[in-house]
Amino acid sequence: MALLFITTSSREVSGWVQELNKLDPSLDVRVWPHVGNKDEITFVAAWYHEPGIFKKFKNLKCISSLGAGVDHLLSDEDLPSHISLVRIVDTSLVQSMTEYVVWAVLDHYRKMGDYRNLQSKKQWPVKPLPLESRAQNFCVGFMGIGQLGSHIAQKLSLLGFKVCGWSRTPKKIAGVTSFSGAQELDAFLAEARILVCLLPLTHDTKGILNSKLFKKLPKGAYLINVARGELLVEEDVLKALDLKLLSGACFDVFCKEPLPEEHPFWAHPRITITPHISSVTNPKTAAPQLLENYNRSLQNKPLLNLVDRKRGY
Ligand code: OXD
Repeated sequence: MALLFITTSSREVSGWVQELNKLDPSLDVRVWPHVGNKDEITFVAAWYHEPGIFKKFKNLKCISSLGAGVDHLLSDEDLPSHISLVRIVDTSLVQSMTEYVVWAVLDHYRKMGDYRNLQSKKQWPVKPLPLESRAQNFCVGFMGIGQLGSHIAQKLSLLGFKVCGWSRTPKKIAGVTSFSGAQELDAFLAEARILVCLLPLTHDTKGILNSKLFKKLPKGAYLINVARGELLVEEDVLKALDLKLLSGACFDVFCKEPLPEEHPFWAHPRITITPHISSVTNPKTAAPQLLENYNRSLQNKPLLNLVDRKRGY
């Protein structure tokens, strides 16, 4: 029995291996491509693997994403159907995503981009730049209010913002007005002066952030996408910015990562970009969960944070 790490992107595995070894020095941990005997692999921890690879392991029982998202696993058409999928749900992921989204919301709401521009020109404004409205009338709307979204929405409500959330099914969250289902999407969008996207990437959500949706937001709304790049139709954002349907945007995720050098987002004056760093799983806090699921899978016990393959998250 062994646990194998398979990653083909920038996600570093040495920290995970170190933490797992500390927790259980007897654990047989391997890192792709140093697999050894393939039949000994019962558990894989993966991040953007090579599609089809899991078929090689005939005793594989469980695959864990190394992050909150599982779209990189579910998009593999050769993913064996009998294998359980789990994901990471971790307080430090929630904390860092909260820090990022609160920063992005406040940066826009308090017009910090405009002040940075003034600073670059050594200009002291005659008076403070006017805010769009007071926070209690300024709605921050969350598309996706699961573990991450509900926590951040509550924090923004505590900061005094009007907050609403849209999800598949209605949610009861203190300080957050809940909208749900396709029938309430337009009413939700009409409120959102800042739209924060935290949706999982599924067949239903791919390309959901598009021209049609931008037209339903209050004119000049601001867009924050911290979920997945493919939720967004990138050329539609550029059009919406030109038409002033959107006043600006902040993106941490992109259809293609790393973002190609020639991509128009790099130099757009009203787009802030960061390189998929809003919330990166911390092996220190998440390794115990990985180990727990490894042991549970060996003992055929119920797994933590099991993914519903049909739902897609
Ligand atoms: C995740 C991510 O899914 O970092 O956790 O994107």
